[in-house]
Formats: sequence, structure tokens, C-alpha cells
Amino acid sequence: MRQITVTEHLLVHQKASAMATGRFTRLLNELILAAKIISREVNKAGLVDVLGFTGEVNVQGEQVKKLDEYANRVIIHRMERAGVLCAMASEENADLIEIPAKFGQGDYILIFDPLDGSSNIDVNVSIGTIFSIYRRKDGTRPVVLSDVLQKGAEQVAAGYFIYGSSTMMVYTTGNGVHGFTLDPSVGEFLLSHPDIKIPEQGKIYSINESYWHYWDEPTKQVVSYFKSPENEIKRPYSLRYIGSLVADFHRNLLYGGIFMYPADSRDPKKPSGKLRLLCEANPMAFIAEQAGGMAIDGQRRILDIEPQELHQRVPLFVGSKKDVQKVADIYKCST
Ligand code: AHM
Ligand code: MG
Repeated sequence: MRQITVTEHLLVHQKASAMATGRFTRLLNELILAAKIISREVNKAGLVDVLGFTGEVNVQGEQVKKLDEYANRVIIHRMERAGVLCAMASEENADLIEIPAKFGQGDYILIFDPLDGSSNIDVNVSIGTIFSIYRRKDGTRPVVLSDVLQKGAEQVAAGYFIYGSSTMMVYTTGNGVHGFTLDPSVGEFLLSHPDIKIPEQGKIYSINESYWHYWDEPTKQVVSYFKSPENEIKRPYSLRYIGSLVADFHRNLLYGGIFMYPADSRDPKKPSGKLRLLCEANPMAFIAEQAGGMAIDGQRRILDIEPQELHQRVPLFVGSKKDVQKVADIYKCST
């Protein structure tokens, strides 16, 4: 059977777009190369001295793991030289990352989480890189923060790389969701999951249930619903939680189900939960909707939220349409 590489797939889709200039393909190709480099490093993580903490604390107040820092550096290094970006934002950097004038500028904005699920690095459990791409609205002046704070519905592309039992790339440009698996023997991502559709209703719920005592009543009701033998599917959903958003989301995308990271009262500084709107919730919401699923913060569609700051956190409920709708219904009844 003829194998379709991700580059071929991009070129075919680019031809179908009136705005195609080749610059977007260049952007994604550079990102793919960065991910291949990260994947190589993740795969040999136990062999070389890249595990463990660097001793630094990132902008979120979390310990920075060495591989996180490495992945962040690789992406910034490659992408700032691509000549197609006007700015970047990373989960690991407090401020916007400017593109030095000497490398040339373009109109695209790249937002990313270089290595998501980093608590799993040391124990050989799947982790990933998440990306979200926008186009700036005003190219007549240097880029400012408000150019980057666009709502998720404005994304031109989003996706993730998952470093699991194999390395995969899943992406959307608003034209369905497509998955590619890295064939290490040829070093190419090959189309393995064309036009992914998430089942309308799942059998899996994914949440860190140890925070039960920090949730409000509607959130407890939501989780009780999925555990109940009297729910719509007449049996308890299976609980599956890896603690890597990319891996939990990817499994639910293929099998059907719901991922939840609600608000909780553990830390008064993070009343909206843990996940970040720009680099985690928005890209996953775009992919979920393109696959026929849904993503909300409890009441609102994630993609309609107007961001106020770069590292804004948001409650996230994402996955199969009927399951996410159920959450919306429960929250609605309780307000
Ligand atoms: P990270 O970007 O620092 O790795 O944090 C995000 C991760 C997600 O991948 C995952 O869904 C969540 O944190 C798990 O958090 P918790 O340990 O509170 O369940
Ligand atoms: Mg993350």
C-alpha cells in the first residue's frame, strides 16, 4: 500500500486553500522536525543524563524538568529561524517570545506546551508536545500581547505530538483531524489515522478524583453521574487517568469518553483549575470539535473564551459530544 507522508498530506491540503503560500507548510515542517528531535531525546531519556529536575522553577511555580527545558529550547531555536512567525508563547516562558529581526518575520503566531505531562517523564509513561497556531490580524506594526490573545475559534491549526509506544502527530487545520505515526526506520510521519471521528458517546471518564473534597457540588454530581450504574449507558464508565493531558485526550479521542480538569479550591491562586487556556485547552478543544466532539469550561464553549492573559487557566471538559453535553446540563441545572 502507498504510504502518505505528513508533508504530502499538508501539500495536498494546502493546494485546496486559496490562502496557500507555502509558508504554513514550512511552519509545520519545522515543527515536525523539532518534534522528531524531542522524540529521539525522549526515547533515550533513561540512557543519558536528561532526567530529573534542573533545580529551576518555571513561570507557573513548578519545578522544571530537564527534558522540558530541552524541548522548549529545541522548539524556540528551530521555529525562530523559520521566517514565518511573528511571535511565540510557551508554557515555560513568562512573556511573549519575540522573533529576532535577523531571522525574518511572518504572520503566524505559535503557542505551545513543549513537554506536557512532565511528571511522567521519569517513569516511561507517555508525554507530548501541544501546539496552537494563529495568524496576526494587524501586520503593520510590531506584534504585541493583544495580537496573541485571540480566542480559540481563531486558531488556524492545532495539534499534538505524543511520545508513547510509538510517536504520533495528530493535527487539524479546520478540515478534520488526521493522525500520523512516526516510522523510525525512514524517519517520516505516515498517515495512519485519516479523518478521526470521536465516538458520540464514550465509556471512559478521566479525572484526578483525589481532588473530590476540593470540588463544588455540581462537579461532584458530574463525577457521580459517570460512576453511576443508573447513568445513560446503564453502567459505570471506566476511570482511566494517566496524568498526561495529551495521552488521556488521545485515548479518549480514539475510544470515546470525557477528560475533565475542573476548578477546585486547593489553591486560591488557581481557582480555575490547572490547565492553561492558550497552550492546552484551546488546541484540544479545536481538535475535539473537528473530530465531532465538544469542549466546555462547564458553561461556555472553550473556543469562545476571550483570553485576558497569556497563562490564563481554565476548567476543561472535553471529549465525546453526549458526555460533555451531560456536564453542561448538570452545571446548567445547578445555576
Ligand atoms: P504540565 O504541563 O506541567 O505537565 O501539567 C499539565 C498536566 C496535564 O498533562 C495533566 O492533565 C495534568 O497536568 C495532571 O495534573 P494532576 O496531577 O493535578 O492530575
Ligand atoms: Mg502542560
